[in-house]
Amino acid sequence: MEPKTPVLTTSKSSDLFARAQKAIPGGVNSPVRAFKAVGGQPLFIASGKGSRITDADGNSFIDYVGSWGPLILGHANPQVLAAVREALEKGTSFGAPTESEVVLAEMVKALVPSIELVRFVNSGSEATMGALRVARGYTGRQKIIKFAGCFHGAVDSLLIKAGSGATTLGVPDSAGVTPGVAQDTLLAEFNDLAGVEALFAAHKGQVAALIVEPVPGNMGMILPEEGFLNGLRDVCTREGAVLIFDEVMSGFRVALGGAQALYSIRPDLTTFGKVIGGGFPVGGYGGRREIMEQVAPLGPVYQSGTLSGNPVAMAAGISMLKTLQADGFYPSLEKKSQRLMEGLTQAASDAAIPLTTLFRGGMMGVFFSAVPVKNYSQVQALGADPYNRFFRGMLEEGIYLAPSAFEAWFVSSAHSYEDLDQTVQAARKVLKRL
Ligand code: HOZ
Repeated sequence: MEPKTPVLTTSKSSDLFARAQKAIPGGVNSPVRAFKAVGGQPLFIASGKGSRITDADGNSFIDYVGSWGPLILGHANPQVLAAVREALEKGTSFGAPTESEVVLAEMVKALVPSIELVRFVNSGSEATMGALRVARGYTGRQKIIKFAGCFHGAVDSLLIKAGSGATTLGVPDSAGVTPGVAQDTLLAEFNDLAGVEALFAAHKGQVAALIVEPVPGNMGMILPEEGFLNGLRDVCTREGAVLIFDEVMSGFRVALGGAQALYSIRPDLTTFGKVIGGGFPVGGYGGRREIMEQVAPLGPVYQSGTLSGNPVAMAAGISMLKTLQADGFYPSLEKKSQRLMEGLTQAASDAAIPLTTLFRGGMMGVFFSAVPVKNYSQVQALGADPYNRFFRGMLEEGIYLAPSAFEAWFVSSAHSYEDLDQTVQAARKVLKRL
């Protein structure tokens, strides 16, 4: 007989969730965390170390969320913590420039060749908002093209067929976005270059920017087909539109220089998220000098923030980016992704469950599909089950996966091969019961 699955004790998390719901909408500060899609209640995390997190009830999990990507060195990395402690002692915020901003900006420029100037902000959402504004200011045009299922933060004009939590909770077109704003957002399907060409043709001379996650991670993880990103580069150049790579997820995850390094494409602008702040609240947008010179105080496009370039967050980012440059870091990270995805594929095949997996660097995608998935329509057709049942089973086995079928998974350098093999063993059990 199959051994009985242990049931997690979650009384402290339940109590915290009850309290949270009285003070915070839905009890969470970001919707996908609510576990609404996967069922059950969110676990409240008390601590994290290396590859593991521990919840308020003392349950320990191998974590594949990694704060949604930035914790590429694992939780509470000693070097990052030391840098943060040193910065904290010197004061936490000045609303004035500090040397650390310059150092991090120089590092980003050196690692991502398309970046000639970069502006730091506090989140990926702020970064995409800033990038779109400067693209519109630079071109004097209004319309933008985005892809169904790509998620670029909780920005009005981008919450249209948005992936991530918006798809998870069934609100890809958020209430509160005015028709006036929505009409300037044109939608294309990922990997459909002909569709993009048709939009440009139908809106000749009106498209300010095309924004894309070059390796989407917010409808699960999807890979660009051969020639797709190059095609986007060409059409944007031809039509005079700004090509924006949203590398909030893929930046420093799929490769040191991001997806643009992996696929050798030079976007005009790039947005970054918390990975450049070592997991702290940092975002950034940057790119061609001529475009970024439109940003105030150099140019007429306004954008500002007291906590932008915060010295504590900058210190964390500098420390992390230094570590990522160690020889062999990315090959070793990708080997771990490969071990996990190959193990999972084999386990699914042994259980006669259709599963497609993929990975680049430390970012992974898992679909309960017999064929590779290439766009949002396919993702939607697959739906959220059996992922949700798989998620719940894995949680009971001590594995913390993204609480949504529409997210990528992340491995860190702190994950050991024992962690990965334990995860595959857990998956074998769960897949058999699905
Ligand atoms: N939308 C984020 C993942 N793609 C999740 C944000 C969060 O809940 O922390």
